[in-house]
Amino acid sequence: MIEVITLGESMAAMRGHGPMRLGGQLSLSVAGAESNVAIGLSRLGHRTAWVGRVGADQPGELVTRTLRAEGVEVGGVVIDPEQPTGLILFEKRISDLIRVRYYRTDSAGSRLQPEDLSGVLSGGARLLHVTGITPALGPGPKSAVLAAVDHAKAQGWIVSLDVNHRSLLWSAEAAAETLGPLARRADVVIASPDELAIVEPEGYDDLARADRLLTAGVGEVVVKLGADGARVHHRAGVEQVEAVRVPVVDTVGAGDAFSAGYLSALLDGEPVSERLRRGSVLGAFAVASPGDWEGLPTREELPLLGLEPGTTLR
Ligand code: KDG
Repeated sequence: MIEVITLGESMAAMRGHGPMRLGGQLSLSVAGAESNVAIGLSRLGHRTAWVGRVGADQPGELVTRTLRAEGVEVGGVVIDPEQPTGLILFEKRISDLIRVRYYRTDSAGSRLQPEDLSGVLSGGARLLHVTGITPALGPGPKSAVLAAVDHAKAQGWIVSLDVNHRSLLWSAEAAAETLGPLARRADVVIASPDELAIVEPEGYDDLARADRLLTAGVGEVVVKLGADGARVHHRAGVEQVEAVRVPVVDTVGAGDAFSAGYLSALLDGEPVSERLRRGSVLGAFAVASPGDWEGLPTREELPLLGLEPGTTLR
């Protein structure tokens, strides 16, 4: 049985190695916050389905083929005959500064409808994972997220929301209007401090904002602190973990990796401290390798970051 269902837009991703206007080589892969989480969970052995729309084109094939190869269930993916698969460009402007450009207006992914989800949702799951990116794509994707959350709540599944505010897609005010009420319906809310202030503007610091969400019924408020680690506010208190120190190659996708690790440990019935630890281990794997998801570990590889730097395994 499928454990996790997630939905959203995945795009063809092109990554350059310097300022894009100078030309040069690009590498082609797949990006999308929700499919990144799906791949992370699948590599850790959780049966995961991703639903979205892709175009009837080669980038669409790339998305579905990649996810299928990663063991993610894509039987519910809708091929849109009219609109193209979206595109994202990652420009490595300098070593630690990446510029993102989207080519996704009117993409197939932005045409997602609630009806697209019915087959996958009716198959059952334990957890629904959504992000704040999908509702920003248009009225169809927004309704799809709301319908999926309604269904998950009615079935008693765990609902996790990664706020993932994308300022290229909508303003913080517009995001707050949709994501504030959505966050209150989630069991697990994952956010950076800035994103926490979007879903809960009342409150003078993270602690006060998290407390308000817990009072509203959220079970765990997970605050991602980047290089400073992560913190969870839950009914029994506050717990924090340091980031795992690794050489930083590419920070894009680190938040999704963290979410995958956190949710994996939650699904395994591990306590909050282990959820945080696995989240930070996956985050470290993501930043230490190029690409959004390519470097994520299998379950057997989880202990590798504990080895001495420079170790060769023979
Ligand atoms: O979290 C990484 C994502 O930002 C990336 O994969 C692209 O989903 C994406 C988005 O909408 O920015």
